[in-house]
Amino acid sequence: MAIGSVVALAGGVGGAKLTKGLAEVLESDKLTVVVNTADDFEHLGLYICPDLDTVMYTLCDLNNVETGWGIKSESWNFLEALREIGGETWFSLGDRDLATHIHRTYRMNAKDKLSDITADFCAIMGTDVRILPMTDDPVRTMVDTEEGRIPFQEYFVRLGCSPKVLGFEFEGIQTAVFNPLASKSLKAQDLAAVIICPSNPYVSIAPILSLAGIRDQLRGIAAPIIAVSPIVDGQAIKGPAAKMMRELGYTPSAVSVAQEYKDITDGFVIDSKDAADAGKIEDIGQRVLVTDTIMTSLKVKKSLADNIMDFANEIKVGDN
Ligand code: FO1
Repeated sequence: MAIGSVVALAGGVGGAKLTKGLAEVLESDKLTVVVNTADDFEHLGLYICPDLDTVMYTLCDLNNVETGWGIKSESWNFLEALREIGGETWFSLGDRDLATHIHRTYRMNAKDKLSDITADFCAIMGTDVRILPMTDDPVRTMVDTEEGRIPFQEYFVRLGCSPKVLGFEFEGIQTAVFNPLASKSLKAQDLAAVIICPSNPYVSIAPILSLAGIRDQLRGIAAPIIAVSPIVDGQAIKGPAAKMMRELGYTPSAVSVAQEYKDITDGFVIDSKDAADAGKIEDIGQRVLVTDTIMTSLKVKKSLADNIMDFANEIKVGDN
């Protein structure tokens, strides 16, 4: 049976893994991935888009599974040479990955749009999945901490997420325009589901949902909107989401994540380890799917994607 089209909202690793599974179960022209760009930053004069690159490398089978970012079988000659001459090396740029940043920067300086550059990279590196930056305008996450306001990558990489978080500001979000191609994908006649990937709700998904108009557009669509919890058994599958939740005064749990999304979602996917939380999530008006969500192999990614599509279909049938 042909499944309709799907729009996935994604951050880095969790988003990349689930979109890999979705790409396996959907026809490639049916999947659009809208990626957070608020992690982007300028470093050593280069325009770096960590989440876009993680999704792109993963869908092109070029990703480095050990680090979760960058390119597989990478060499580090540039970084080593930079260290020797006293350059800034807190952000590790591999030799092959560097080519992506240099070429992107060159094209951005020539006034090409990030969406067009990303589309060209995807075609060359080998994926038909449509990977869209959430916006072509600059948005930058600033982390308000007990040590002051810190740009996201400095907080995340240089400081290893150690300062206590008080809140987040997405600089540029007020004037940034939601990618028109993403908006168009949400209007597709055959839209079968919108999937919020198991990415960090505060720094990966919140910037996308903070763009002007997107929440209203999501509330107006008939297709089910389904979020997948990035928190399993009180822990983030990867990254600082659980630490951030505690510091912001929330209990790190799938229930807390469901609360974040409940005004736009119809369904919520939790891991089998959190089965006991299903009732609490139903109580806040969500349909719940309990399944294995820890994507340790392509097989699990694919079966999670299959289960989510069946769940979307059930929600849709139930609505009629
Ligand atoms: N994350 C790290 O923890 N350390 C790094 O040195 C690092 C380098 C890096 C280079 C390119 C790239 O695309 C991503 C990179 N990341 C690195 C990951 C990235 O900064 C974060 O994982 C995301 O921004 C959070 O989603």
